[in-house]
Amino acid sequence: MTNPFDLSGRTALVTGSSRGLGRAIAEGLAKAGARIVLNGVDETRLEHAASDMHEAGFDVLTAAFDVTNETAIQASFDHFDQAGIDIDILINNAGMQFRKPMIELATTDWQRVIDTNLTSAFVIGREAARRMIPRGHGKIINIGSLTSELARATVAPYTVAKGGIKMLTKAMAAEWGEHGIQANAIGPGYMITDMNEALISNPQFDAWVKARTPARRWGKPDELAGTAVYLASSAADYVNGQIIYVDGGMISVL
Ligand code: GCO
Repeated sequence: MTNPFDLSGRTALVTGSSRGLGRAIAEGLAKAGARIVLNGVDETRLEHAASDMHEAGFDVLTAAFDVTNETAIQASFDHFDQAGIDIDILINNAGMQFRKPMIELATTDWQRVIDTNLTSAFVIGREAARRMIPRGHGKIINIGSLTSELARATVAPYTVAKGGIKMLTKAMAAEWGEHGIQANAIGPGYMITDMNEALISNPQFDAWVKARTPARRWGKPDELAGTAVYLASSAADYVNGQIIYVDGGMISVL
């Protein structure tokens, strides 16, 4: 019997994958058999991640580009075309956080967060879809957040971007579903990552997360991997436009 979760023969580009959630997702997809294209801006960190994964026996390439630089994105996709690298699976994971009360927030900081977390997923998604459409298949997985549904004080632009990710996912499903592309999203809960270090080390915030989450703990990055593998696989060929929360149950309770 063939395994519906098998990703062998597929190539997955994971943005922002030299560390954190992206790295964990990349490793999960690699374990399921996919060839991985790791991406990041810091070339040293990127090469480090690639050599670690290589040593673990995985098939890994790198593409260093800034997800807010459209010219660099296009150059990378041109390179993929020339090298015969077909991106079958795109994980729009790259993101940033910037915490400040809205009343003090500069427009440039607002824009930077929107560009990094939302516009990047559109631009990279469009470049990927332009190539997936003629092939008649493709998987796009956007990384949302609990803030795709719920606001939290001090993270307004992030909340707006992640709410946008939910609707961008549906827009992609609406336009590209007929071409054999499935676009879905994962909404992580509070995860142990560098991005959340300031929250994890704040005793009040830590207590709030544990009290508020039915699992009574923070999530570990590799706990996203199974959902990413599922959505990237043929098991999810009729799943389109969904956002799956991997949050220890947080979004379902008051
Ligand atoms: C924050 C965090 C967020 C959360 C996320 C959970 O400041 O609220 O950095 O990124 O981890 O919203 O889904």
